[in-house]
Amino acid sequence: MKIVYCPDHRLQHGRAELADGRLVPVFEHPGRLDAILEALHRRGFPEPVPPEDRGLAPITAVHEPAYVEFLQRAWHDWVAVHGPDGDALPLSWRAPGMREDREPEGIDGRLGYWSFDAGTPITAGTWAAASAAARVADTARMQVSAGARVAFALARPPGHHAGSRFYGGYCFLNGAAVAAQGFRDAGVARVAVLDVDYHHGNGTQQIFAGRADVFTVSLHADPSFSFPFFLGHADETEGGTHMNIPLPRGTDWLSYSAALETALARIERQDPGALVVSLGVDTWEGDPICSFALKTTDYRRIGRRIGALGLPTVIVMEGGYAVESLGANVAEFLEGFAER
Ligand code: FKS
Ligand code: ZN
Repeated sequence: MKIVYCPDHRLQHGRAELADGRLVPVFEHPGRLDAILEALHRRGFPEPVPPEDRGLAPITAVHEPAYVEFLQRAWHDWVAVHGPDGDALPLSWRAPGMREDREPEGIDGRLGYWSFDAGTPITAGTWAAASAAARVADTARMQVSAGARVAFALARPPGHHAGSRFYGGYCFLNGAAVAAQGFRDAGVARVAVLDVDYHHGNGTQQIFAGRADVFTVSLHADPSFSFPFFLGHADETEGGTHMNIPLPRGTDWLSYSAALETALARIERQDPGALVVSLGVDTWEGDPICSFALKTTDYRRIGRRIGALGLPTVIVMEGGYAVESLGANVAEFLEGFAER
């Protein structure tokens, strides 16, 4: 198993996020990857390799250039108006009847124009960290294209909520989408993306909506009660190119495994040449911001079941906020995947 990692993830460290009406320390922080890295090292996984830099092309293959330019400049523009002492956060968005054809000029308007939530701070290091995460996913994909059975993109900030032209949900650039499109551009006719993060992968769904060459599936907490709230229902099939499996609070292995079988059967029917997994372990029973009931040992079963598809696979790190068991949960998944 190849593991790709870049320490530049540390450059994304927001000061605070709004949670339950209070400003609290961010859940999505550098310590998450420290914990995973340490657990993988302790369990004898191979040492990670750094990403290659192939410029902006892998990113603009799935994100609009104007959005990428916004991300590159946002902190600079924010500091010019508000100074460097807080994070850049939006406070206003369009409502129905308001205009989407005019990008505002000021940074406060532009933050709202390109985002969909107030929980995703832009900091001095956001572009450096998010673009490094995209390179990690791209390099993991290149390792698999070059013949590796599986590569793990150990990266943050995460990506599956980021769309072709929006950020939110701690995500700026969609690494899973970069990897999937990379497989396509390397000649794989049909690619599947399987998203097992607790939250719906709305960015991935949007980026590949209607595209028969990249089939996307997401298993997640029902948006009727969970973030991102406005996408992720079962009736969103995008013309037969997408599948959502929303699940109730308290979902445990019994119901989760049944949903996973449904997703895997659908993927097998599509007969893809490569697989991208958006791996979130915020489905764990003790996660501080989620409400499923999977146990650490369940991740080995999930990994084993996905590995049994036998497909060339890129695994991209997404969510998971119980830092004390993140490493064990990820390691169990990866060990299960590698079993044969
Ligand atoms: C809590 C505000 C709501 C949004 C949850 C974002 C979840 C992110 C994730 C990812 F994989 F992208 F990291 N927070 N204060 O876990 O789906
Ligand atoms: Zn999540």
